[in-house]
Amino acid sequence: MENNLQTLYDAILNGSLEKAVEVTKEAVSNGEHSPNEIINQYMVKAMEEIGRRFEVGEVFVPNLLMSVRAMRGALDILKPLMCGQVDAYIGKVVIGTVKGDLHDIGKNLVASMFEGCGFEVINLGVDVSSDKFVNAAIEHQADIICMSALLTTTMNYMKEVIVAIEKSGLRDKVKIMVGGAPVNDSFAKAIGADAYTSNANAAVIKAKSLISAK
Ligand code: B12
Repeated sequence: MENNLQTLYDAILNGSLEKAVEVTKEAVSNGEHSPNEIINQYMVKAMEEIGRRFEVGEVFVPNLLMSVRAMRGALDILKPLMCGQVDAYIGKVVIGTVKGDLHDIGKNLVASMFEGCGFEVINLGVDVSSDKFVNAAIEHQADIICMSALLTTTMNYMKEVIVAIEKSGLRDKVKIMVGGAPVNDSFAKAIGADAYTSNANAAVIKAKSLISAK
């Protein structure tokens, strides 16, 4: 089994969609590892490694995109299983990657984890403007707005979204969570967000506590 999951790691790293899907299906039917373990121990690790190789110039954008495709294929299989049995509807989340930023793997992982754990998720996609966040939160009566950013140049746009939420009169009705590789706790506090977490599991735990404190 361990070997199989190593194959999954390699498949994502090498950008092989077919292999990634095949191995993930096997891992699911075998049942020895939880979806969270498979995602965090192997899939996210493979993305970190491809990211490292990209940073040092060993691989290029097409390699990244192939890995992204393989990661997505595997994730689609795990999505319905991510939180086990869901017993109650917990709340509504509006989520998006902020304006100027096209990275969506981490954001989609967070969205899938929320969905799997009983939240209703309105996924606005990438390159999302402050107006779009605010309008969606109003339309869907969101409990939480989640913003993702992977670029140091786009993370500052999160502050603009928070200002727009305040101007719209929504601030006391929604909780705001932020995340993405360059974001951290002190940045989240500085821009006036309610919470930051470094990964999708922690995001769901944090969101539950924010909602119960509402
Ligand atoms: C894949 C990738 C791409 C893909 C994106 C494909 C896609 N559909 O997402 C492509 C090739 C398109 C791309 C393009 C670019 N990229 Co890029 N990319 C990456 C890479 C390798 C991996 C990102 C990733 O998917 N990680 C895996 C996921 C699972 O992790 P994650 O996103 O961090 O998400 C987790 C947490 O952060 C958290 N989280 C995420 N969002 C949220 C939200 C909330 C609310 C919460 C609570 C938590 C949370 O939970 C997630 C799951 O645990 C990173 C390198 C890296 N190490 O991060 C560079 C990286 C982010 N890219 C970078 C750059 C520079 C670019 C480009 C500008 C140009 C370029 N040279 O390629 C363009 C920008 C395009 C744009 N306008 O957005 C830089 C950013 C540097 C910086 N400091 O700003 C990085 C760091 C690489 C580098 N060092 O050069 N990229």
